[in-house]
Amino acid sequence: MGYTLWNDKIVNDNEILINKEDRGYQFGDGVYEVIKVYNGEMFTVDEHIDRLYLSAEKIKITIPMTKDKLHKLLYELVEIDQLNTGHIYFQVTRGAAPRAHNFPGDTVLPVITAYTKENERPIENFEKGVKATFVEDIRWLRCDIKSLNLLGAVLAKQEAVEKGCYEAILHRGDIVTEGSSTNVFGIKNGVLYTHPANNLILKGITRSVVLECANEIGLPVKEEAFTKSATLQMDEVFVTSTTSEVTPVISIDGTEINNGNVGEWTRKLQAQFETKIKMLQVK
Ligand code: DCS
Repeated sequence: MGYTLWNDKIVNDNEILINKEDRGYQFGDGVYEVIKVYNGEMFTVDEHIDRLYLSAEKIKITIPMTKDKLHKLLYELVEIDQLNTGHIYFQVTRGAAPRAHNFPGDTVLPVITAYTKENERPIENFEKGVKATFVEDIRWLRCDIKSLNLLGAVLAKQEAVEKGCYEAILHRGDIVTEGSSTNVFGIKNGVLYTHPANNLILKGITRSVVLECANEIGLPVKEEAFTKSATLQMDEVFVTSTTSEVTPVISIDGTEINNGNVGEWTRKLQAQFETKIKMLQVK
């Protein structure tokens, strides 16, 4: 909203110059994060920063800035943009160099870009739930890395939107992995199921918060993969992400979950999640 964190400085949007040979632009060679901001406060910021550095490390990018410095700059960005409720998008690419697939030399510095966007929480989705559709998971085998390469996710989400759905629930063969930009959960007979955090899914920060919420409200958790048909027979299904929080899924490819209603456990998890957002304000 007017300003961008560009490398180690906050500049006016019109001062940024993106190099045509930036490897993010040409190869999707970089990593990113999205952080939610509630009433001017960043939610789970340390977890997001830690995951960014971890994703970068996994693709051998050394971010030329300490975590503390990045935290401070993101905080300043939220202040200068006067962001109330919305999110910060930030990415780090391997830098700009003459186009060649292999890494450039050490003198090429990674490029950091971050900016904010004001947007309302999708409250109606939380209350009424959304529709989803199954889409084959054709992504690569390192979904644990929050990489800028999002073609598999882009194609899946587009297919969902064209079918009038909010999210694509991805599956490899019969096994449900995650959503195109969310983690997927199911509740059956009072147990919460979600895919284990391995190379086939992104270990969502919201996923971790929701698992913590489940513990707090006495809902047992099993980090176990489940099938497409098991998903359709779940008592409750929901997806989570930084921007989607806890979004109930009330139908998948036309099959209603819980008769098309938001389930009781989902409501309890949403309420518990809300208490964590409120805690930000009383810090
Ligand atoms: N799985 C995938 C494939 C994602 O892209 C995301 C987040 C998640 C799970 C959920 O992770 P968080 O709980 O940490 O957000 N996608 C981000 C995105 O691209 N926009 O918003 C969030």
